[in-house]
Amino acid sequence: MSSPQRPCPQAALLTPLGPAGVTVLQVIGAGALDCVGSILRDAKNRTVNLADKSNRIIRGYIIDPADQQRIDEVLVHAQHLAKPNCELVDICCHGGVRPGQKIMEALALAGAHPVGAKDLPGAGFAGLIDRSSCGIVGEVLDHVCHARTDLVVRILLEQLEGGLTAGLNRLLSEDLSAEQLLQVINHLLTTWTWGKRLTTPATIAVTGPTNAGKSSLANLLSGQRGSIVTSQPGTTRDWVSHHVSLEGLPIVLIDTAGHREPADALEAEAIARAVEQSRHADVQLFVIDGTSRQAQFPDIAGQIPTVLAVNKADLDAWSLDAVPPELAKHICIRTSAVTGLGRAELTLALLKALGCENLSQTGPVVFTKRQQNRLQRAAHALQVPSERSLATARNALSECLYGDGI
Ligand SMILES: Nc1nc2c(ncn2[C@@H]2O[C@H](COP(=O)(O)OP(=O)(O)OP(=O)(O)O)[C@@H](O)[C@H]2O)c(=O)[nH]1
Ligand SMILES: [Mg+2]
Repeated sequence: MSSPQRPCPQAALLTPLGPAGVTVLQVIGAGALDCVGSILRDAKNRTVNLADKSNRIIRGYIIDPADQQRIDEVLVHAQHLAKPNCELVDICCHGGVRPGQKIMEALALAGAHPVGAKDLPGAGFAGLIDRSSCGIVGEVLDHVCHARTDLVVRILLEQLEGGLTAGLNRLLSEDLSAEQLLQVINHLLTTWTWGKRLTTPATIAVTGPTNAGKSSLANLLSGQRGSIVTSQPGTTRDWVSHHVSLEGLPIVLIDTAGHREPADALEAEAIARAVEQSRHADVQLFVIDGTSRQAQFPDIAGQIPTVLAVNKADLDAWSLDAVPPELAKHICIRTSAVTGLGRAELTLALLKALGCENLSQTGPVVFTKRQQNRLQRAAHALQVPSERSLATARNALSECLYGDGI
C-alpha cells in the first residue's frame, strides 16, 4: 500500500532579489506550517512548532536542511486562514540576493513547490489578499501595489471607506425600491469607463507619416528621451513603449515606425508592426508634419478613436483650417514637440478620446471587472422587479462589496 502523499505547499519570493532592507517570502497551502517549521530554529537551536504559534511573529533562524547550517535570521508570521487547508506563512529575511535565494532552496528541500509570486493562490497585497474573496478591500490593496501615479493611489484608497464601499453599504442598508436601486447601480456602472483605466492603463499608439515628430511628441508627453529622434526619416523601427501620466492617469504610449513606401524588408516589417499596434490601442495619436506639403495620409478612419496632432507648429505649419476634411473629423490639435505648444490641449484631447476627461477624485468608482460584473448582474435582475429579483440584486451587491466568499 502506498503511503499517503505529503501535502505540498507553494513557496514564492514576494519581493525582488536585490539590494534592499528585507526580502519577503511566502509559503501557502496545506502543509505550509510544517514545511517552514521543519527548517526553523529558535535562538537555542530548537525546532519551532508553528501550529502553536499561529498569528504571532516569531524571530528565529532558517537552517539549510542539507547541512543544518543557519542560512539567515528571520521573522516568521504563520496563520491558519478560515478556508480549509489554507495555511499561510510569511518569512522576512535580510535583503539582497543570496539570503532569499537560499531560503527558497531550503523551502524546496523541505517539500515546498517554488512558484512565481503571481502564481501563488490568492496572490495579492503582501500575498495576504485573495482578490475575489475579500471584495473591494482586497482589490484596493492589490491594485495600490501596482499603481503608477499618486492620483490612482488616492482614488483607490478613497474606495476603502468612502467611495464605492460607502455607496454599496448605503444601498444595502436603505430600503430602496427596485427602480431606485437600478438607477443608482446604472450610475455606478458609468464610472467603469474611466475606473477600468485606473487598474489597467490605456494604450495610445503614436502613428503617422515618417519624420512627422512622433517620437519627439512621445518624448514630450512622457517627459523622457525614451525614443530616438533624428532628422532622418525612418528612425523608429521597433515600436517603443513609454509609461506616461496624463493628468495623473497612467497610460502606455507606444511610439511606432512612420508610414511611407518601405525602403526594404526591415522597414516594411516595422511599418506592419506599427499598423498592428495602432489596431490594438485604445486610442491613436496620429501625428502629421504641419510643414510638409506632400504628407501621405493612410486610412486612419479605423475603429479606434483618433486624435490628430498637426506638429511642428513652431515652424511655418498649417493652420487647422487647412486640415483636409477627411482628417478634420478627428479632434485636431496644433503642437510643437520643440516648444511644447499644444501639450495641454493634446493631453485633454487624449483623455477625452479615452472617455477619461472627468475623473473624479471623490465618490464611488467601479475599478475592477469583478465589480462591474456583480453590478451588471444586480442591474440585470432588477429589469423585471419582484421580491425575488430584489433579493438577487442585493446578493450581487453584497458580493461586489464583500467578495464572493461570503
Ligand atoms: N521644429 C520642429 N521640429 C520637430 C518637431 N517635432 C520633431 N521635429 C524634428 O523632426 C525630426 C523628426 O522627428 P522624430 O521625432 O524623429 O520624427 P518621427 O515621426 O518619430 O520619425 P520616424 O521615426 O523616422 O518616423 C527631428 O529632427 C526632430 O527634431 C517640432 O514640433 N518642431
Ligand atoms: Mg520615430
